[in-house]
Amino acid sequence: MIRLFKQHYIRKVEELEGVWDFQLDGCDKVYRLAVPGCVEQHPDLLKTRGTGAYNREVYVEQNGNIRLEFKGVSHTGDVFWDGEQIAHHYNAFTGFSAVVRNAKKGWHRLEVRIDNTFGEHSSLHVPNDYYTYGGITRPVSMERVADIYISGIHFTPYLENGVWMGRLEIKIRNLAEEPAEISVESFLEREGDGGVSQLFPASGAGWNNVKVEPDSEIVFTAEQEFAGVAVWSHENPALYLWNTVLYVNGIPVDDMIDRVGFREVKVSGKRILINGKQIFLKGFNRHEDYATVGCAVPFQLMMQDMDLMTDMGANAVRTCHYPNDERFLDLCDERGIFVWEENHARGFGLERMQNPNFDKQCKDCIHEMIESHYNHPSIIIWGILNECASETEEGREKYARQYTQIKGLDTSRPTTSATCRHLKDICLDLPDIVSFNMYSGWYKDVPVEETNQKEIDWIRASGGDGKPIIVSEFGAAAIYGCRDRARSKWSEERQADIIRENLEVYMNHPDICGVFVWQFADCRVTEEEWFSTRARCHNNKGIVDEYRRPKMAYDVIREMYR
Ligand code: ADA
Repeated sequence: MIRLFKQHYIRKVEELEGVWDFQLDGCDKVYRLAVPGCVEQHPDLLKTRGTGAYNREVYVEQNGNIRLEFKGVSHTGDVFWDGEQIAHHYNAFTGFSAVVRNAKKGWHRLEVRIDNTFGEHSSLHVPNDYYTYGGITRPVSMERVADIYISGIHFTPYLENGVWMGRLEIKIRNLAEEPAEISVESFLEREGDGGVSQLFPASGAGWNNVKVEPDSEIVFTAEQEFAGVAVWSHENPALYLWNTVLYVNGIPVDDMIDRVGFREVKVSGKRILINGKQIFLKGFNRHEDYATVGCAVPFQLMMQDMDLMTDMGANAVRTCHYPNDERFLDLCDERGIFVWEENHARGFGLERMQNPNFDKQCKDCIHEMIESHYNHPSIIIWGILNECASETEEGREKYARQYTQIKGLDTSRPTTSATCRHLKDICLDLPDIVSFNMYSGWYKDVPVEETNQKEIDWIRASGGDGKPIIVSEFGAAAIYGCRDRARSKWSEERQADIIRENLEVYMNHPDICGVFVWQFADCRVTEEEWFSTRARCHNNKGIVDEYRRPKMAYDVIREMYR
């Protein structure tokens, strides 16, 4: 499964999931591995930190262009078609694609070289308090595309004088050496009760009989009214299928379907408003990591995570600390779960931010994240640079550059960044929302209320005045099954106590409009640099363990969030 709905009827799509050959570089043994999957699932490959190659044969049914889409290769992918390189991509958490022009009918060899090593070449995947796996960890698809095809569609809902409007942007790419005349049709439909669908034909000036130059890309745009639509909200997450069809010389040659929702997110003073209504975010930080499958979490287990978080009464999730799998975002769209999605960064001091690859690797990640996830109504906040060097001037320049890049791609969502540079952060004036991570009662036995008030007073005096405030992380560690009547640290009892004490303060402070528990589930961490403070080489602050077994804190959160 690539998405929770069918994206194409005209365009032929084949998902390349299944069993691929895999060889570690320098090893003769050929493994048969599942794709999507992590190489670490195999008992011989539990701690692979290296390079290797996946291989399989693919069959092209007729001569024509082949478009390959990789949703995630960890952490660097180099793709070869019949031995010729067609793609290179860094970062496990954003997708990429490649087009093979005029592929011949018959069998072809697809090779994906992977690299999950650390070093200067990798500024974002580093030894960290989560694990960088190796593998083709998210779905792969092979499509047949015409010389002219739809390369992207963005939908922006907004209210104008109380009426729902939509801005449509349809990007068309022409691979051919000669020009062509094209037309575009677009409509929104909603499977209401009993399959009744409302059609909203979307049309813009000049969508018909337009000449497209060779080897070029053009964008069709339109702004139009969608009167009477059902609104997307947490309580009623109404979704519409947006179907676009491309005609060349009057013949339908391509299509693209995405799911959209009519909702507007605004920051108003110290509040976050969804469709004009103030919300309080009751969330979890969720790593993409599961005991037996690493970061290649299959859809069934994503669904289980969603069911557990909603059972505890959550209405929000933070994709700490990287863009997430689109199937999980589709689930959030369907369940009305608000999403804070963030670029890939965790805990970089200035030295790591000065890696010569850092700026471009961040820029690419932000671009790919917003380009591909733009239409998800559940995403209400774009985040950057979790706990990076926001106390330094050089760090500030990078924060400012990344916020500017986000606003250049999307002005419909507010921005934020989770800081831990308490009382010395110099970037609080830059984002729309100020967020901070605070472990009162765990790393420091400090009074929650006083520490919180001191932080908020400082935020108000340091550039964050008048802005919404989110407590983006708080929590404590507990080893699953560790019970202790003395309620010592690392016991489930103490974790439950600390969670309760923190929530009682944060959920009742007038300036706080959201909380995200750190963290939903225990996750594997990198032994290098992290073993000493992470028992079992896991971050044990999960409310459930890595097998999703609930700890005592589960019921505390369930009581307080609900
Ligand atoms: C930081 C960081 C998290 C995690 C957490 C912890 O706030 O953002 O990724 O490392 O601390 O468990 O201490």
